[in-house]
Amino acid sequence: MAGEAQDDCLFCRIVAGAVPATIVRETETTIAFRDINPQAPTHVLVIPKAHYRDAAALAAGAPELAADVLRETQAVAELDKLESYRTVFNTGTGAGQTVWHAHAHVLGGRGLHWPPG
Ligand code: IU
Repeated sequence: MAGEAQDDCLFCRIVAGAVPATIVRETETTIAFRDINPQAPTHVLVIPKAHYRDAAALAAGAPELAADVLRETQAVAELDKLESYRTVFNTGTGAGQTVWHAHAHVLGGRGLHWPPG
């Protein structure tokens, strides 16, 4: 069911503390941790603690939680003192999504080109 922790979901396991991660912020509803394969000096993932398979499911099923995630991307930027940064939600295989638990990438600390690849 939407929102319920999934045993086979890596990010649910990070939320549960079963898989280690470098957590930089935590709220009642979200956590933010450094990506294990950073693509920029700052590369943090912000996730809802509840399980939604992607950003579309999150926005449709729990819009207030989607707002929490977005608010936390700004908090991460402030934490790492980023003046400019990019917030990315890859949604679907064709867009590069590889982990099926909604997450926002916060990228910054270097110049970012547009359009992205
Ligand atoms: P994507 O948008 O689903 O492709 O992003 C998944 C991200 O999760 C990707 O940047 C991975 O490097 C990152 N990640 C991680 O931080 N820790 C992990 O154990 C695994 C993936 I697997």
